[in-house]
Amino acid sequence: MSEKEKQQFIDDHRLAYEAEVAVNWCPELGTVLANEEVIGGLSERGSFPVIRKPMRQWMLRITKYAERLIDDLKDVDWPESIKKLQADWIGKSTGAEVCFKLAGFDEELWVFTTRPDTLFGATYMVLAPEHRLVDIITTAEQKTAVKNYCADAARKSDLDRTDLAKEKTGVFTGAYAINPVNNEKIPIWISDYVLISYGTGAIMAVPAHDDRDFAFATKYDLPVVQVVQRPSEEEIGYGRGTGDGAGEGDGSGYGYGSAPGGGDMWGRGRTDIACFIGDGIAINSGQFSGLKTPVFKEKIIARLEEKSAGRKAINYKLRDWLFSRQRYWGEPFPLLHTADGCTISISQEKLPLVLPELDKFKPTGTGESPLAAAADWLNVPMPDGTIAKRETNTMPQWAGSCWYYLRYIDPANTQKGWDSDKEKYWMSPAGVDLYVGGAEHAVLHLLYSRFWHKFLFDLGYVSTREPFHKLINQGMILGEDGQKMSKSRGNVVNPDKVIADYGADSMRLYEMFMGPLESSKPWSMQGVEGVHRFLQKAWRIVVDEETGLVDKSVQDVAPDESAESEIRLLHQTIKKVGSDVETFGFNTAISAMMIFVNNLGKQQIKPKSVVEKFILILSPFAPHIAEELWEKLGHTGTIAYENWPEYDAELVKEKEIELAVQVNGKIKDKIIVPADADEELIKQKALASEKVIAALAGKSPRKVIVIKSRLVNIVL
Ligand code: ANZ
Repeated sequence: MSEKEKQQFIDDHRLAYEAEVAVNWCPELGTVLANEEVIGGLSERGSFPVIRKPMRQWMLRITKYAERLIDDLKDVDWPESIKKLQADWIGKSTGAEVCFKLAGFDEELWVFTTRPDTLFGATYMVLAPEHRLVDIITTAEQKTAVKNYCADAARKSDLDRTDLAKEKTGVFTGAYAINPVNNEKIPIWISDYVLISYGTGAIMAVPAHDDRDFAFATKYDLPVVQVVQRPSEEEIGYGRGTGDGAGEGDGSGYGYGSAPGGGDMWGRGRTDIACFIGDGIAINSGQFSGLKTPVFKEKIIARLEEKSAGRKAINYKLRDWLFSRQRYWGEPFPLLHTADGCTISISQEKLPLVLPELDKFKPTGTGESPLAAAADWLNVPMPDGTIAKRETNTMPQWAGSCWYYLRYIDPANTQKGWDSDKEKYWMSPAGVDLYVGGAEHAVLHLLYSRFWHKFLFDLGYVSTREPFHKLINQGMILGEDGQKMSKSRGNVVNPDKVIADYGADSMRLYEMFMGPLESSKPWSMQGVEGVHRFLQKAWRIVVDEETGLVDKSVQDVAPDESAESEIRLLHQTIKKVGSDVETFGFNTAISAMMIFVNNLGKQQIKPKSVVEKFILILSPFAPHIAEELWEKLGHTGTIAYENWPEYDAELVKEKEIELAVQVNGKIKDKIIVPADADEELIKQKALASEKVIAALAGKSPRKVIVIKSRLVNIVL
């Protein structure tokens, strides 16, 4: 893409724009927040209340990428749960826009619906309070009620408005719409459960098949007409409804006053009835009666299209991304607001724009950024003698994390963000090979960075469609009390203290040993002691504590016959640790090394070659101690550059056997042990099995019975 084409692409897309929008304002943080940063009405950071307030802000048009952000999820190797969270957040809805004529007005009322097959059951319409037609259609008698209602709604957040559990409220406008399928006149209401920001900001209400509409119709005594019947087994087979369980009327009537009976979702009395929201067989729908939901949808959309009364439509829950904050800390926007009201970007040579030094950098709380007070920085003299003002909002913290991985590829480049050859080298074939991060980023960082990356891909700055190929979510490390660590709970573990007491290797090894990487698990100081003892044992195998020299038992001899089981265990351990590292099974790799060390410790003579191979596999787990031991053993270079040892596949395979491990007589796992393993080793291996540990649930076994070459039974 040429520079000109790039500029054209940027101009066409207009991905950044300023808008006066109802924002999430957090008084405590003194800044606005993106939708993704508001969880249950509270700020994601700090859990402070967030209110709605209109403000001029910078927005990024992430919605332009909604389709690709959903579609390309199929190409990444991410946990399914994260993909689902993200797909749900983007929230693709396929349905139709349907046009209703208004009685007595030359106006059209368009609605978005995912269920055009329920058109015959639409018994009233609802406009969002902010809908442009509200002022036009409201009758004189209804004016005051409508005005008051709209003023109230303006004060509520979208979350409050759409909360299913909240009591629905609304007012009648006095006006009517004409249902295009049966020319019925139906009343138009206003309610805040309809959002102006979604679809067309108006709905056709089908109380028999939508929970919110049902609650509303119940409250205001509006008609309920069942038009979809839950299919019985046979009906699924034959595709035609029998019509029983239908509401009163023939599809054009209103079934006023009584809930349709029949299906098992029905008939619990008007106040607490749940309506049938699933797919089924059409009833009371004129010539369409008897059709299955998906078929009906297609047919009715085609019919509406013929009559120019509707069309297929797709909507996304995803909203544009509010991209400005009123904080000092954040990348400043490289923009100037000129005296004549234009917004221009500062020239290339003036980049990067840096923040001015300020004494007062705390949020002002007024909605204005602290940068607005930095007069020297703020006012920029222009060549024509006028003064332009810098944009004073800053970018949110997500801006940096949207592209840092690209900068890491070429961090010292002063000419551009990154060199494209380096980008190709590091990012091929499908993006960052492995990304380890918390699940809390599902609809924040992991969504935002995908959006930026796709834009950069479109402009040819990156060579892959996706930024992160494989994603693993590490579990959370909890406090010793099993609760999330927090200062207020006083259960925070300070790693500096652990490192001071036990060393960095113990800290590191313990974190890997705690359990599967993906699961959350509580901290245990006893566990730290345990791995610390293991490292001490490993140390003492090599080093004579008294002299500080290599222990006499470590000898430069070829492993002889008598040490065969030892050699086998070494090869098994190399194999196990190697394959566990590949699958992120660090905890089981460490268990294998513990078994190995226990065994080696008992040997009178420890061949140096065996000891060295062990130190090599230990080194990525406990690098400091491994370097020391490597040096003690006479090496001058760092162990970090040594190759991973190879294992002898034959030796590993031939001499291994599989044993079933039972807990209280029930098989819990199978373990592989050397064919001639002694009872002690078998017991150790059995007790080190993750599944067995889980089955024991912290209890210590009463007895461990080993039946040679068959099974191990652990008795509680
Ligand atoms: C009629 C209908 C009948 C609906 C039925 C549902 C069930 P999703 O899946 O979330 O996209 N809707 C449309 N625009 C709305 C708005 N601005 N505010 C609140 N609700 C809105 O939901 C789409 C459905 O949500 C639409 O389909 C519409 O109700 C409602 F048996 O139309 B439906």
